[in-house]
Amino acid sequence: MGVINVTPDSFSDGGLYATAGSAVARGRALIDEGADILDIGGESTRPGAQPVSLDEERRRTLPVIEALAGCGWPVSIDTRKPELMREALAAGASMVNDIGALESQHALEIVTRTSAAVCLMHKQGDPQTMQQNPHYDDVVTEVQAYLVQRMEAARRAGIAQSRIVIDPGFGFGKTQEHNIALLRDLSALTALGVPVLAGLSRKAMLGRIAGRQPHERVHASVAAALFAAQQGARILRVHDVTATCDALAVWRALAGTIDVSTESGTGSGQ
Ligand code: HH2
Repeated sequence: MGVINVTPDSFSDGGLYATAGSAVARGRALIDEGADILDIGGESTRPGAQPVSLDEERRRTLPVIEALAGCGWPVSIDTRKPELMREALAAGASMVNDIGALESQHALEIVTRTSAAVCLMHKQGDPQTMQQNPHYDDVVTEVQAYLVQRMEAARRAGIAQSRIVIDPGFGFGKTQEHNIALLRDLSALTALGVPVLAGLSRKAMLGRIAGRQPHERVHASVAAALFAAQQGARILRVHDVTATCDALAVWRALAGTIDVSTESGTGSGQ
């Protein structure tokens, strides 16, 4: 899943794709790089981020969704706002990526009325304050229990399990220890029988390990993405699609999950 942040203030690429034209071009480039899904967001949810109005989020995202919806690849709307979910799905999006796990009023019914896929993500608190004092007695058990409860709510509302993806929400109300525990124990989520999405790309938890600024965390992000894939993550939400795809291709070939004799590539050099 390639990330397109149509925002001025996203933590790693804010302002780079803030116009519709640049965001659409970015989307096309990410497809060329190998993305299977495009995730379009108009509100930064980094720690401390200021909320964005519905009008502004709509203005940022809808033209981009309309332009990319016909590209042949699934387009996802990354939003917490039910009204924007509805409008984005009407404009051609086929997935809702909600860091609020469809808890907002009417969000469940809006998604239920469509055939869209949905990503239910765990977070503790809200972006403005979530990193102030995150606390869990047992982070893995609590995140797992929350996602089970949200999956059940979605199913009760009429969303088939085959439409559901879950996500532990790395960096959303979690300390470094919480994030690492969740990544090491990702099998607690993959065991729930729906695809797990991992959003680790360029995040502070990697900066704390590798000691780099967000845009310099490509290598750290690729390492984390591979680890997540090895733990069973099925969707990797990333900014650096080429780097991630190359690493995944090599890992799959080495792990024997693809037939290397049929692979194409230049293979030049020793
Ligand atoms: N992380 C971000 C945004 N949306 N959605 C899911 N499902 N999982 C995530 O981990 C996730 C997400 C934050 O990353 P980014 O969009 O690059 O930054 P910002 O929120 O500053 O725009």
